[in-house]
Amino acid sequence: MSNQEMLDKLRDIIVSQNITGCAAATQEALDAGLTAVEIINGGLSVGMKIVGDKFEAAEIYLPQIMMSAKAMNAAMEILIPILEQEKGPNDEGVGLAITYVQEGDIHDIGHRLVTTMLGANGFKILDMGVDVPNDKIVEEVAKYKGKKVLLVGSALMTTSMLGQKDTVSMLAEEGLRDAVKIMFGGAPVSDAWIAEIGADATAENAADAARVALNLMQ
Ligand code: HCB
Repeated sequence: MSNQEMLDKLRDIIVSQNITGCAAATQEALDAGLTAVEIINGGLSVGMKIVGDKFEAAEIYLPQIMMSAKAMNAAMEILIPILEQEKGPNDEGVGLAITYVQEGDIHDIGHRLVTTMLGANGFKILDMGVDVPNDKIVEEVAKYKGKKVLLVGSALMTTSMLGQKDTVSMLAEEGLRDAVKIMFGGAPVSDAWIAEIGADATAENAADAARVALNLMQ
Protein backbone atom coordinates (compact mmCIF):
# COMPACT_ATOMS: atom_id res chain seq x y z
CA MET A 1 0.00 0.00 0.00
CA SER A 2 1.38 3.46 -0.87
CA ASN A 3 1.60 6.20 1.79
CA GLN A 4 -1.33 8.03 0.19
CA GLU A 5 -3.42 4.85 0.23
CA MET A 6 -2.68 4.45 3.93
CA LEU A 7 -3.73 8.04 4.63
CA ASP A 8 -6.91 7.53 2.59
CA LYS A 9 -7.61 4.38 4.60
CA LEU A 10 -7.26 6.33 7.87
CA ARG A 11 -9.56 9.05 6.51
CA ASP A 12 -12.19 6.46 5.57
CA ILE A 13 -11.89 4.70 8.92
CA ILE A 14 -12.71 7.96 10.71
CA VAL A 15 -15.66 8.60 8.39
CA SER A 16 -16.98 5.04 8.89
CA GLN A 17 -16.55 5.31 12.72
CA ASN A 18 -14.35 2.24 12.98
CA ILE A 19 -12.82 2.58 16.46
CA THR A 20 -10.72 -0.58 16.67
CA GLY A 21 -9.78 -0.37 12.98
CA CYS A 22 -8.46 3.13 13.57
CA ALA A 23 -5.93 2.09 16.19
CA ALA A 24 -4.75 -0.82 14.02
CA ALA A 25 -4.46 1.31 10.85
CA THR A 26 -2.57 4.01 12.77
CA GLN A 27 -0.04 1.46 13.97
CA GLU A 28 0.22 0.05 10.44
CA ALA A 29 0.94 3.52 9.04
CA LEU A 30 3.61 4.17 11.71
CA ASP A 31 5.21 0.80 10.96
CA ALA A 32 5.30 1.74 7.28
CA GLY A 33 7.30 4.88 8.14
CA LEU A 34 4.68 7.62 8.15
CA THR A 35 5.20 10.22 10.91
CA ALA A 36 2.62 11.02 13.57
CA VAL A 37 2.13 14.48 12.07
CA GLU A 38 1.58 13.06 8.57
CA ILE A 39 -0.97 10.60 9.93
CA ILE A 40 -2.89 13.36 11.75
CA ASN A 41 -2.81 16.01 9.03
CA GLY A 42 -3.05 13.79 5.96
CA GLY A 43 -5.48 11.14 7.20
CA LEU A 44 -7.32 11.53 10.52
CA SER A 45 -8.04 15.28 10.34
CA VAL A 46 -9.18 14.97 6.73
CA GLY A 47 -11.69 12.36 7.91
CA MET A 48 -12.89 14.62 10.74
CA LYS A 49 -13.45 17.46 8.28
CA ILE A 50 -15.62 15.15 6.12
CA VAL A 51 -17.56 14.05 9.23
CA GLY A 52 -18.23 17.72 10.10
CA ASP A 53 -19.40 18.49 6.57
CA LYS A 54 -21.73 15.47 6.59
CA PHE A 55 -23.15 16.59 9.93
CA GLU A 56 -23.76 20.07 8.59
CA ALA A 57 -25.52 18.58 5.55
CA ALA A 58 -27.69 16.47 7.95
CA GLU A 59 -26.33 13.28 6.36
CA ILE A 60 -25.19 12.04 9.79
CA TYR A 61 -26.12 12.90 13.39
CA LEU A 62 -24.38 13.47 16.72
CA PRO A 63 -23.97 9.78 17.70
CA GLN A 64 -22.01 9.20 14.49
CA ILE A 65 -19.75 12.20 15.19
CA MET A 66 -19.13 10.84 18.67
CA MET A 67 -18.08 7.48 17.25
CA SER A 68 -15.71 9.19 14.81
CA ALA A 69 -14.27 11.22 17.70
CA LYS A 70 -13.76 7.96 19.63
CA ALA A 71 -11.95 6.50 16.63
CA MET A 72 -9.75 9.63 16.48
CA ASN A 73 -9.04 9.33 20.21
CA ALA A 74 -8.04 5.68 19.78
CA ALA A 75 -5.42 6.85 17.27
CA MET A 76 -4.32 9.71 19.51
CA GLU A 77 -3.61 7.31 22.37
CA ILE A 78 -0.92 5.86 20.11
CA LEU A 79 0.23 9.14 18.54
CA ILE A 80 0.39 11.53 21.51
CA PRO A 81 3.21 9.64 23.31
CA ILE A 82 5.15 9.68 20.03
CA LEU A 83 4.64 13.42 19.56
CA GLU A 84 5.73 13.98 23.16
CA GLN A 85 9.04 12.24 22.44
CA GLU A 86 9.72 14.25 19.26
CA LYS A 87 11.35 17.14 21.07
CA GLY A 88 12.50 20.02 18.89
CA PRO A 89 15.76 21.93 19.25
CA ASN A 90 14.29 24.30 21.86
CA ASP A 91 13.88 21.88 24.72
CA GLU A 92 15.42 24.30 27.25
CA GLY A 93 12.04 25.81 28.11
CA VAL A 94 10.95 28.52 25.69
CA GLY A 95 8.14 29.83 27.86
CA LEU A 96 4.87 28.89 29.46
CA ALA A 97 1.95 27.98 27.18
CA ILE A 98 -1.46 28.38 28.80
CA THR A 99 -3.77 26.27 26.66
CA TYR A 100 -7.53 25.92 26.84
CA VAL A 101 -10.80 25.63 24.93
CA GLN A 102 -13.09 28.66 25.10
CA GLU A 103 -16.18 28.77 27.32
CA GLY A 104 -19.19 26.87 25.92
CA ASP A 105 -17.00 24.60 23.82
CA ILE A 106 -16.01 21.02 24.66
CA HIS A 107 -14.26 20.10 21.38
CA ASP A 108 -10.87 19.02 22.73
CA ILE A 109 -9.23 16.88 20.04
CA GLY A 110 -7.38 19.72 18.31
CA HIS A 111 -6.63 21.41 21.64
CA ARG A 112 -4.97 18.23 22.93
CA LEU A 113 -2.90 17.88 19.77
CA VAL A 114 -1.74 21.50 19.89
CA THR A 115 -0.94 21.24 23.61
CA THR A 116 1.10 18.07 23.00
CA MET A 117 3.04 19.65 20.13
CA LEU A 118 3.87 22.74 22.18
CA GLY A 119 5.05 20.56 25.06
CA ALA A 120 7.19 18.57 22.65
CA ASN A 121 8.72 21.81 21.39
CA GLY A 122 9.96 22.98 24.77
CA PHE A 123 7.02 24.89 26.24
CA LYS A 124 6.02 24.38 29.84
CA ILE A 125 2.32 23.60 29.71
CA LEU A 126 -0.57 24.80 31.79
CA ASP A 127 -3.59 23.03 30.29
CA MET A 128 -6.81 24.58 31.58
CA GLY A 129 -8.99 22.08 29.69
CA VAL A 130 -12.30 22.78 28.00
CA ASP A 131 -15.18 25.21 28.53
CA VAL A 132 -12.95 27.78 30.23
CA PRO A 133 -14.48 31.17 31.12
CA ASN A 134 -12.57 34.34 30.34
CA ASP A 135 -12.26 35.49 33.96
CA LYS A 136 -10.33 32.28 34.78
CA ILE A 137 -8.02 32.89 31.83
CA VAL A 138 -7.31 36.46 32.93
CA GLU A 139 -6.68 35.21 36.48
CA GLU A 140 -4.10 32.68 35.24
CA VAL A 141 -2.33 35.21 33.00
CA ALA A 142 -2.09 37.67 35.93
CA LYS A 143 -0.27 35.04 38.02
CA TYR A 144 2.54 34.85 35.47
CA LYS A 145 2.97 38.56 34.69
CA GLY A 146 6.62 39.28 33.90
CA LYS A 147 7.28 35.73 32.62
CA LYS A 148 7.36 34.59 28.99
CA VAL A 149 3.77 33.50 28.48
CA LEU A 150 1.86 32.36 25.40
CA LEU A 151 -1.91 32.09 25.57
CA VAL A 152 -3.19 29.36 23.25
CA GLY A 153 -6.96 29.25 22.90
CA SER A 154 -9.06 26.92 20.77
CA ALA A 155 -12.65 27.38 19.61
CA LEU A 156 -14.42 25.04 17.19
CA MET A 157 -17.74 26.83 16.99
CA THR A 158 -18.55 30.26 15.62
CA THR A 159 -20.37 30.98 18.91
CA SER A 160 -17.45 30.10 21.21
CA MET A 161 -15.03 31.88 18.88
CA LEU A 162 -16.72 35.17 19.78
CA GLY A 163 -15.42 34.71 23.33
CA GLN A 164 -11.88 35.14 22.02
CA LYS A 165 -12.61 38.79 21.33
CA ASP A 166 -13.59 39.23 24.99
CA THR A 167 -10.44 37.45 26.13
CA VAL A 168 -8.32 40.07 24.38
CA SER A 169 -10.36 43.02 25.63
CA MET A 170 -10.53 41.71 29.22
CA LEU A 171 -6.75 41.25 29.25
CA ALA A 172 -6.37 44.82 27.96
CA GLU A 173 -8.73 46.16 30.66
CA GLU A 174 -6.61 44.46 33.33
CA GLY A 175 -3.39 45.92 31.86
CA LEU A 176 -2.24 42.43 30.85
CA ARG A 177 -2.45 42.53 27.07
CA ASP A 178 1.27 43.22 26.67
CA ALA A 179 2.18 40.58 29.25
CA VAL A 180 1.33 37.74 26.85
CA LYS A 181 1.43 36.67 23.25
CA ILE A 182 -1.97 35.41 22.13
CA MET A 183 -2.57 32.64 19.63
CA PHE A 184 -6.03 31.39 18.74
CA GLY A 185 -7.05 28.48 16.55
CA GLY A 186 -9.78 26.05 15.63
CA ALA A 187 -11.64 25.55 12.36
CA PRO A 188 -13.55 28.88 12.28
CA VAL A 189 -10.57 31.07 13.25
CA SER A 190 -9.06 33.03 10.36
CA ASP A 191 -6.28 35.58 9.90
CA ALA A 192 -8.95 38.25 9.42
CA TRP A 193 -10.49 37.35 12.81
CA ILE A 194 -7.09 37.48 14.52
CA ALA A 195 -6.47 40.95 13.05
CA GLU A 196 -9.98 42.14 13.97
CA ILE A 197 -9.71 41.18 17.64
CA GLY A 198 -6.06 42.18 18.11
CA ALA A 199 -4.60 38.73 18.86
CA ASP A 200 -1.13 37.82 17.59
CA ALA A 201 -1.46 34.72 15.42
CA THR A 202 -3.32 31.61 14.37
CA ALA A 203 -2.23 28.29 12.86
CA GLU A 204 -3.74 25.68 10.57
CA ASN A 205 -2.77 22.58 12.53
CA ALA A 206 -0.75 21.39 15.50
CA ALA A 207 2.61 21.22 13.71
CA ASP A 208 2.07 24.71 12.31
CA ALA A 209 1.01 25.87 15.79
CA ALA A 210 4.37 24.80 17.22
CA ARG A 211 6.26 26.72 14.52
CA VAL A 212 4.14 29.85 14.99
CA ALA A 213 4.40 29.61 18.79
CA LEU A 214 8.20 29.41 18.71
CA ASN A 215 8.32 32.46 16.40
CA LEU A 216 6.07 34.43 18.73
CA MET A 217 8.35 33.75 21.70
CA GLN A 218 11.51 35.04 19.96
CO1 HCB B 1 -18.99 19.21 16.96
N1 HCB B 1 -19.27 20.68 15.72
N2 HCB B 1 -20.55 19.79 18.01
N3 HCB B 1 -18.61 17.68 18.05
N4 HCB B 1 -17.72 18.70 15.68
C1 HCB B 1 -18.23 20.89 14.69
C2 HCB B 1 -17.14 21.76 15.27
C3 HCB B 1 -19.07 21.61 13.54
C4 HCB B 1 -18.20 22.54 12.67
C5 HCB B 1 -19.81 20.56 12.66
C6 HCB B 1 -20.63 21.22 11.56
O1 HCB B 1 -21.71 21.66 11.80
N5 HCB B 1 -20.08 21.27 10.35
C7 HCB B 1 -20.17 22.36 14.37
C8 HCB B 1 -19.87 23.82 14.74
C9 HCB B 1 -20.62 24.75 13.81
C10 HCB B 1 -20.29 26.18 14.02
O2 HCB B 1 -20.35 26.71 15.06
N6 HCB B 1 -19.94 26.83 12.94
C11 HCB B 1 -20.32 21.45 15.58
C12 HCB B 1 -21.46 21.45 16.44
C13 HCB B 1 -22.60 22.35 16.00
C14 HCB B 1 -21.53 20.69 17.62
C15 HCB B 1 -22.67 20.64 18.65
C16 HCB B 1 -23.33 21.99 18.98
C17 HCB B 1 -23.70 19.62 18.13
C18 HCB B 1 -24.97 19.50 18.92
O3 HCB B 1 -24.93 19.23 20.11
N7 HCB B 1 -26.07 19.74 18.26
C19 HCB B 1 -21.96 20.02 19.88
C20 HCB B 1 -21.31 21.15 20.73
C21 HCB B 1 -20.75 20.70 22.01
C22 HCB B 1 -20.03 21.83 22.71
O4 HCB B 1 -18.88 22.06 22.46
N8 HCB B 1 -20.71 22.54 23.59
C23 HCB B 1 -20.87 19.23 19.22
C24 HCB B 1 -20.32 18.07 19.77
C25 HCB B 1 -19.31 17.33 19.19
C26 HCB B 1 -18.82 16.00 19.75
C27 HCB B 1 -18.84 15.94 21.27
C28 HCB B 1 -19.70 14.91 19.21
C29 HCB B 1 -17.40 15.90 19.08
C30 HCB B 1 -16.27 16.46 19.94
C31 HCB B 1 -15.49 15.39 20.67
C32 HCB B 1 -14.27 15.95 21.32
O5 HCB B 1 -13.65 16.92 20.87
N9 HCB B 1 -13.90 15.33 22.42
C33 HCB B 1 -17.57 16.82 17.87
C34 HCB B 1 -16.70 16.80 16.74
C35 HCB B 1 -15.65 15.71 16.72
C36 HCB B 1 -16.80 17.74 15.68
C37 HCB B 1 -16.04 17.77 14.34
C38 HCB B 1 -16.67 16.72 13.43
C39 HCB B 1 -14.55 17.52 14.36
C40 HCB B 1 -13.72 18.42 15.27
C41 HCB B 1 -12.32 17.84 15.38
O6 HCB B 1 -12.03 17.14 16.35
N10 HCB B 1 -11.48 18.02 14.34
C42 HCB B 1 -16.33 19.24 13.86
C43 HCB B 1 -16.24 19.48 12.36
C44 HCB B 1 -15.05 20.29 11.94
O7 HCB B 1 -14.32 20.84 12.73
N11 HCB B 1 -14.87 20.44 10.66
C45 HCB B 1 -17.74 19.47 14.43
C46 HCB B 1 -10.15 17.42 14.27
C47 HCB B 1 -9.11 18.29 14.97
C48 HCB B 1 -7.75 17.62 14.85
O8 HCB B 1 -9.08 19.55 14.31
O9 HCB B 1 -9.78 21.94 14.00
O10 HCB B 1 -10.12 20.77 16.26
P1 HCB B 1 -9.34 20.95 15.02
O11 HCB B 1 -7.88 21.40 15.54
C49 HCB B 1 -6.80 21.63 14.66
C50 HCB B 1 -6.68 23.08 14.15
O12 HCB B 1 -7.89 23.79 14.19
C51 HCB B 1 -5.58 23.68 14.95
O13 HCB B 1 -4.73 22.57 15.23
C52 HCB B 1 -5.56 21.44 15.53
C53 HCB B 1 -4.78 20.17 15.30
O14 HCB B 1 -4.40 19.99 13.97
N12 HCB B 1 -5.89 24.34 16.23
C54 HCB B 1 -5.18 25.39 16.70
C55 HCB B 1 -6.81 24.01 17.17
N13 HCB B 1 -6.71 24.82 18.22
C56 HCB B 1 -5.71 25.68 17.97
C57 HCB B 1 -5.21 26.72 18.74
C58 HCB B 1 -4.18 27.48 18.21
O15 HCB B 1 -3.71 28.51 18.91
C59 HCB B 1 -3.66 27.21 16.95
C60 HCB B 1 -4.16 26.16 16.17
